[in-house]
Amino acid sequence: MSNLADFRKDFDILNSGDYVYFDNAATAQRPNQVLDAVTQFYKTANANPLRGLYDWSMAATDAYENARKKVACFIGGVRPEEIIFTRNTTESLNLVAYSYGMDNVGEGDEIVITVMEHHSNLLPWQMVAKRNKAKLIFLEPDEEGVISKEEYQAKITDRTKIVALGHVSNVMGVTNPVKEIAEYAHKKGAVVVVDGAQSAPHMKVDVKDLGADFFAFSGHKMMAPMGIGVLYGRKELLENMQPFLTGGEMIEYVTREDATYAELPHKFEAGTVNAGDAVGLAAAIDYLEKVGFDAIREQEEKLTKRLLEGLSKLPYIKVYGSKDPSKHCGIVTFTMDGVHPHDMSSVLNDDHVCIRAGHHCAQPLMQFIGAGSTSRASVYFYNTEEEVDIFLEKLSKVREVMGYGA
Ligand code: C6P
Repeated sequence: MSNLADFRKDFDILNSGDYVYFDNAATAQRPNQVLDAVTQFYKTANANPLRGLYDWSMAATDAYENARKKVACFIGGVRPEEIIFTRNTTESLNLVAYSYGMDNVGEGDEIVITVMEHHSNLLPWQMVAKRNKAKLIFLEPDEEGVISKEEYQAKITDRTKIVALGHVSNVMGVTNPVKEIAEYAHKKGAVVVVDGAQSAPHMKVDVKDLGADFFAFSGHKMMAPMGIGVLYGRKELLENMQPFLTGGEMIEYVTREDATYAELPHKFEAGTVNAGDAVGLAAAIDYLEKVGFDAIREQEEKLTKRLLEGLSKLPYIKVYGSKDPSKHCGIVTFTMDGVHPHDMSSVLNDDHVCIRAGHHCAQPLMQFIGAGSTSRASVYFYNTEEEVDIFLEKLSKVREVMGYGA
């Protein structure tokens, strides 16, 4: 197993004070290798990519297209032209909804999603359903966040045109049985869209093995800069879709009245592309592969186990999701009797502990579990058992600070 303490040294922000950063599901921290790769790009190869016929522009183009090849390998060896760079998961999912959904879902058709979806994988489908008079159907999980076979087999039918679901829930931490669901959805003739925002940073993803027709994720949750995201789409589908954004560099030929479009992937990448951050994403992938997903999983499970054990000793805490630490993907969501999550987060912040509090952009799930908002601690491989202990110790003081007595 890799020595995780050595990797932690690469994160200046984590080593610069006494902060415990447990909001990794919102965004990860970046190691120096990623920051250096971005700086190096701007210092040595900065010019507008895909346009200039001079050395710097061609170097920028190479760096950008090499990043695309790296991403294509990272998610299971797909074709580079099946990788579209976007700003984030949100933009990737909107691209699918607008460029595929609007043209392929009609009146009376059904779009199946889960009640656990992040708003980014809900609102775009609400738009499609409203505009095209289609129906949204919601898969509901059990107490531990698990969607049963009976549930998805009852709701995915011949009317289903799209099944859109998160690979890992950003609230429950549960990993959905995407492969099984995709197999069933394909038999019914539906297209499968997977929101991989919370899975790509934590587990080896093979989009073809999963059966994803589209797979979206964000660089910033896996140590790349903010502002670079990915959409994988099956070539046959992408080729038949209209562009999402139009303008520079996504064209083949333009007249006053009309235009033909560039080949994949550029048809979907209008305007000056984010080459600097694509280079950062490639460096983040190199880094992730150096750490190794086995080591990442092992550490996340170890920390989650300690977290769950510690929380179970506090009688006023309710934890959501599975009791099994291996089923959390590093995410632990909980509430504290009598203390609003925002107050808890503020009190913890006074002790330099960073967690997320609120609805986590998953309000239908909050309604489903009967909580207006929750607190969420989310760990990554660079977090330590000592940090879990500090978090638990500070958390156990919160009710006292809020006036409940010792
Ligand atoms: N979840 C969280 O704290 P963007 O913002 O586009 O990079 O990612 C959106 C998104 C989509 N799907 C899932 C499952 C997500 O978790 C997120 C982002 C963050 O949980 C910010 S709300």
